Amino acid sequence: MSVFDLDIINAFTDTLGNAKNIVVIGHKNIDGDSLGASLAVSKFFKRKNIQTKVIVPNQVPLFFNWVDDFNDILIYEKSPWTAVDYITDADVIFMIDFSDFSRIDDLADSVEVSKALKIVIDHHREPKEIADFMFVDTNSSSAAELVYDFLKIIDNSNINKDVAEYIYMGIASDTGNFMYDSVTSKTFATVSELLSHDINKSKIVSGLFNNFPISRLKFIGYLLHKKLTFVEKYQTAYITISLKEKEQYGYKSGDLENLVNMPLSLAEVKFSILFTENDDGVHLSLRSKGNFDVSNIARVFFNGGGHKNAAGGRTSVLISQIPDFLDKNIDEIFRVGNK
Ligand SMILES: [Mn+2]
Repeated sequence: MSVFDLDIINAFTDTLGNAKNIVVIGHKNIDGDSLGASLAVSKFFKRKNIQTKVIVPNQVPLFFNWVDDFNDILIYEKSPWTAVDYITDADVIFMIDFSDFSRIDDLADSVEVSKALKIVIDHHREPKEIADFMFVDTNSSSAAELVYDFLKIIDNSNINKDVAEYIYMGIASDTGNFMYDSVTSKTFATVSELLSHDINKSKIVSGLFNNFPISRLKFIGYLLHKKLTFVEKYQTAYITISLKEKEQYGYKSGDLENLVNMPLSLAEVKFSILFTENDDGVHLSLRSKGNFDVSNIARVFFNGGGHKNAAGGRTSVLISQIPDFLDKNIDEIFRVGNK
């Protein structure tokens, strides 16, 4: 069943149709799904002669510089007052691929006080009530797939090649190019419709997956060679990354986006953890194969959450102490994941 109830959508189609300014917000450390889906929403309403602006909390990784509207995205961190002006003037605010104000940092302050109609379209677990209308389907492959369903209901005939390409970008990005378990028959039905718009999918796929600098490949090479630990008994692999190592290898935001998935390519590994030291502490990325629930682990041990096979969190354990910490706790952690 779709999360998009027609009666509910009818309750705000007038507001949407009469809107003069629409703001679309993506999450912090934006990924291909939040970016593609946000730009799709923006393009769609621009085609209806409504002013739109995509705003994100912090810098969009440079490896997205192939994206058409890359330079039109407003970065709150760089231009906070401009962003606040846009939000103040907005009739409608879309929030795409998140449902927790903590995902947009200080940007949340102006969104919270705004009188605009607020709409969330997301697929993350345990959504918080941060909008007038919350369209959340935790089984969806991506926010982009949901955005497509939504735009189709609003006006199918307004979905053109540009909009379709942004949707495709979001789905391809969040599914590891259609590899993950989250892909359903509906995902492929959606993609089939997108392809009918004659989209340039090779441009999108090379942009997403073959567009990195050599420093990133060498850093990943170092991490896989020197920092990957495999705990055979628990079918677990983990990598720790210190601030110093990031500096040494010229790390840029987003460089390690896919690293946590790489240990899952091992037959023996079903649980992979990436520990990254940042200025504000140690962040974790958790991934799994099959029926092993990393979102439970994130919630119970690491102050986080997410999906069954992909989650995130943080810890106060020092990066140098992580191996010791895992030695002591992996048994319990593994048990929670297997529940
Ligand atoms: Mn997503």
